[in-house]
Amino acid sequence: MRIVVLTGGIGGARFLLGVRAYAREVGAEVTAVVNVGDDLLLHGLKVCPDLDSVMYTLGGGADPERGWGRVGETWTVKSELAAYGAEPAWFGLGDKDIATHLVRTTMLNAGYPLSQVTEALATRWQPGVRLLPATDDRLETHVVVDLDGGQRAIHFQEWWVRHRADVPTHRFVFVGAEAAKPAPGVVEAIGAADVVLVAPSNPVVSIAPILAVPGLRDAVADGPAPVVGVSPIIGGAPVRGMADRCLSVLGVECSAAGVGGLYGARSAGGLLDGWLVAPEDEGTVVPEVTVRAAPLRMIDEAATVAMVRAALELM
Ligand code: GDP
Ligand code: FO1
Ligand code: CA
Repeated sequence: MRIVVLTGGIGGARFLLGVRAYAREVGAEVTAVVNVGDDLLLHGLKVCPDLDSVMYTLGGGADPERGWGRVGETWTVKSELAAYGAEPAWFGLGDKDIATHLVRTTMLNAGYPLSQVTEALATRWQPGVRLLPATDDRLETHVVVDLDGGQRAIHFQEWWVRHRADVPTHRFVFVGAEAAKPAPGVVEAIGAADVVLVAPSNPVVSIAPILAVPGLRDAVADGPAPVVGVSPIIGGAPVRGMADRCLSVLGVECSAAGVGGLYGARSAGGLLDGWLVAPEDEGTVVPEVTVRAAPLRMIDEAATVAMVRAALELM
């Protein structure tokens, strides 16, 4: 069995722990197609938060409380940069994490595409699933906001980390998406999949940038595999993060029904065949999509495996 998972960072990474455990039980192969819209260049280093959240989480090196970055992290470089007054001071790179960005940036500068760099980094972490960036090309999520008396586009990280999404927001733009191509292996993996799972990731800034890569949405929507999504919204609220803010920018209700409707039915030009919601959201209706309820809190691996089983039973 071949399973493809579309995923962002923390929520997707935790979901993948369950997918990997399930896959080990049944002898399935897992490919994760990971968002790169959060990526940024900082102090000359290429930082890929979602790829790193997935890699560190599956490799056992993630900080469980923060969800991003390394466990047991130290911050010497961050304070040395602050002593120089180096900007941006609002985004902090940990010392251990910086080693990842140094290796990545060196390889990128030597001409390797991000997909090959990711594979090289993963030889250390042994995530047990194939990690593919959605694209090797530059694709950055920018956010159009009112700031300093004018309308401007800022990087997603500036919107989220610097402004905590607390600034009048008009829309999200996936800069570079039109010219981006799916990374090698992405379309092939989707075409060969027995199921495509949409992780309980942020639909607006994790899943949408993946689908914005030309050819990628069509590969999923027109592909042979059933597509089942898992709701990141439980009882009208995200479990963590900024999905509520993102959905309100789009004018979409923050609910399992709202996100299911945003993805839409594959039979009606959307993405989904099945939509898994939490018991709190039992009775959710998404036109032409099979909706089931199951516990969706990823409190441990066993609970997450049960979620994965419930999603696969929807096929
Ligand atoms: P990010 O890129 O680090 O923001 O992570 P993702 O986009 O992959 O995931 C963020 C989403 O994960 C948020 O919208 C959360 O609501 C969702 N999430 C986090 N923990 C859980 C959980 O235990 N269950 C469900 N269903 N969703 C969760
Ligand atoms: N989030 C923060 O709130 N503050 C930070 O200083 C910060 C640094 C950081 C460094 C590397 C990395 O991979 C992630 C980092 N994050 C930080 C998390 C990140 O901003 C977001 O949560 C994600 O991009 C959303 O998926
Ligand atoms: Ca993300």
